[in-house]
Amino acid sequence: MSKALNIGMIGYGFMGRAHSNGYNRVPNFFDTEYVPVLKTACARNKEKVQAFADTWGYESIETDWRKMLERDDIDAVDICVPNNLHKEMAIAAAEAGKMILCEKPLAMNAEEGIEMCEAVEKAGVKNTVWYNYRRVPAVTLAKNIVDRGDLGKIFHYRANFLQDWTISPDVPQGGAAVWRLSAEEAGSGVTGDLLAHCIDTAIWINGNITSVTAMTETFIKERKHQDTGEMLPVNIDDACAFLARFENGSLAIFESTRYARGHKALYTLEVNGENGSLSWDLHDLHHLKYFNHDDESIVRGWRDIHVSDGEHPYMDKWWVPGLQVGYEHSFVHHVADFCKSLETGEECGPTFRDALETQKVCDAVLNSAKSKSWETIN
Ligand code: SOE
Repeated sequence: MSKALNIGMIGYGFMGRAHSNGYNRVPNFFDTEYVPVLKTACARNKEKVQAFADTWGYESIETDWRKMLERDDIDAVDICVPNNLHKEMAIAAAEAGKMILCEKPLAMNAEEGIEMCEAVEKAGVKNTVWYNYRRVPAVTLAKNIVDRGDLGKIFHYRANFLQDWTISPDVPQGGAAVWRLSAEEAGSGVTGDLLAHCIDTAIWINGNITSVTAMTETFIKERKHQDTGEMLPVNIDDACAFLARFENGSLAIFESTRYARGHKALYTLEVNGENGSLSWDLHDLHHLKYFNHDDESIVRGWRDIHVSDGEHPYMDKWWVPGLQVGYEHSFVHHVADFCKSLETGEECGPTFRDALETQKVCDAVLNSAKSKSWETIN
């Protein structure tokens, strides 16, 4: 007998679509006791939220998220709104006893993140943050290979997340779709939006980061506000690069920018260990490159693993070996794992507490760029 997991979605943008697709696909492909039901979609604009609800199959709409939290037929709240609204909604949802699936980054900063962790832990409600790249099968496989100890001692971790969509000074800041360019709404620029993904994966694969030294730059100093037309200073980081040390003694280098002409969403990561190396690239997401020094020397070289076999993470649920999955499946996998965690009583990582660790690194990176010195993470 399946049990309903009634979802209340707040927001209807890019992530609202990605998550809704995840909820809808899970029952088709995953055998979970809890089955997501799209109960209600909530946003201020009635026409737009109705159109969103019709497209994705939500049973009803709300225009006031607080009213939605009062409803007994909502089990879990999905927060898909700009970052400056996460804290208030998450704390209220926890107080209302709802489970929470919050879009990344957890909060505007670690201070807010701590309050959010305390709220969900006090209320004892299940919580998770949508750092979706962990659940790309090739990335999960990389984590499994490292966890098995196959790479031996890890020396280096490096990650990039490169885009090019803000090079024109005509791109506005603030409001629908471009809130990511407004510090008031996003908290930071590429650090919270893109490097946060890289940091989450890095911590998951290689353990905690203990110190960082960073530089940031804002290439375009003023942009028009999308809604008011007013020319305003740009307060986000357009680009950021930082060095880091991990608790396990390894060193890292991270870089992100929205000014790398030609790169649309190039998230790459590489891990170098004593016995081997791993390398992954979002533009080619179903491949994992693996160098194993234990291979016989005459055939030793970089293997290109096509992560599509039934024995690869999540892949037994999809097609036949050789046929791959894509970006949207990382969200489907997250929903499936969340449903499974309700059955097993285990956490569905990253929890708010896990995501707070990423938030602390982001804060340290931004502080280091200002102080021009190394910052430690407690
Ligand atoms: C920004 O362009 C963005 O959409 C991020 O907000 C997402 O988290 C990232 O996965 C893709 O790029």
